[in-house]
Amino acid sequence: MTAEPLEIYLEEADLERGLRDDVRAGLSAERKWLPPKWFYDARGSELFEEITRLPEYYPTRAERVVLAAHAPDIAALTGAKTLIELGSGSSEKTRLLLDAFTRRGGLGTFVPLDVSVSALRGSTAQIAADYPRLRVRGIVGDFTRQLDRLPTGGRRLVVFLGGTIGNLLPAERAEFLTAMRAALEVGDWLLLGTDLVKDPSVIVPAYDDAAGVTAEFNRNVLHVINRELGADFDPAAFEHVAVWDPQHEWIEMRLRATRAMSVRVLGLTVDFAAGEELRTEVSAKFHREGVATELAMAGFAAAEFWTDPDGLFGVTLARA
Ligand code: AVJ
Repeated sequence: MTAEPLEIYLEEADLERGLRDDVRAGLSAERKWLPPKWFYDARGSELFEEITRLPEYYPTRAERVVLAAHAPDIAALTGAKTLIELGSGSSEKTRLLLDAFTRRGGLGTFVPLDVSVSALRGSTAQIAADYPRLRVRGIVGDFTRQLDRLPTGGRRLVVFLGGTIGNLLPAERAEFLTAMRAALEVGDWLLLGTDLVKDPSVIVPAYDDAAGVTAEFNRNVLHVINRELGADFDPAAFEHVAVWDPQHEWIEMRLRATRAMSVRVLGLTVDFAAGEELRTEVSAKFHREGVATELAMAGFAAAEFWTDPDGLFGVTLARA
């Protein structure tokens, strides 16, 4: 089957309004910040794919090992008719699940949801071509906002991979998981990928690679704001910073101004002192029990937990 036309729940105009609101709020705050979702224009999505292939960036490889080992279990335990993927990106690892479901039979529909139209166009076309019996319905949307629009009917498995849930702050995670549970029914399932807490000497290089790809990815958000909002950031004047926060157990990415400067955006003048930092991403790391507890607080019951042999990355299968 060819992929169905993308269902667009997040129009160009909504996206732009969201970006404007975030830029206005984040850049006028006492401690400047921007949410990580604005990294992912076509260039940012490409840079992220490049990150997943870096020697230092272990999460993608570790999660792939888990999925390769347990995809048949996931297909058998859930018996899902519909597979919904939140923040699907290229859906590259999801193919391991689609292969297992194809062997087992019974899966009818694949629904990838992502903010990136370019990533979705590529993934839906390729998956539709490679899985000819699957109905492929791509949804352009924000996984924190479009949960009430998920397709209904038939047993569903929602997958949220890559550790992307770590981009949410604890209170946002609780709200997200609760909304997710409300969107599901008893009998549906959630498969959640979480990067695990480990020695910072392993985590930090994954977010500060020798080739500088993550630095480029980080600065890409400034290119996005320049292009979409006509701002005049000089991305080259910001250096990439990755710091492990042992108290919150998350890594933060920041952009540090290498000199004092003023940036014009949305009619605002945003002043940066030399050395001032702008927080662009939080990527939380988890413990097995913490994941189970957060899921339980939201009304899910963790049924299985798997890791790769090195214990780097965890995948939890939970019942709604
Ligand atoms: C896509 C959110 C899972 O947090 O590891 C990679 C994004 N940022 N390198 C992550 C990211 C810097 C990634 N997630």
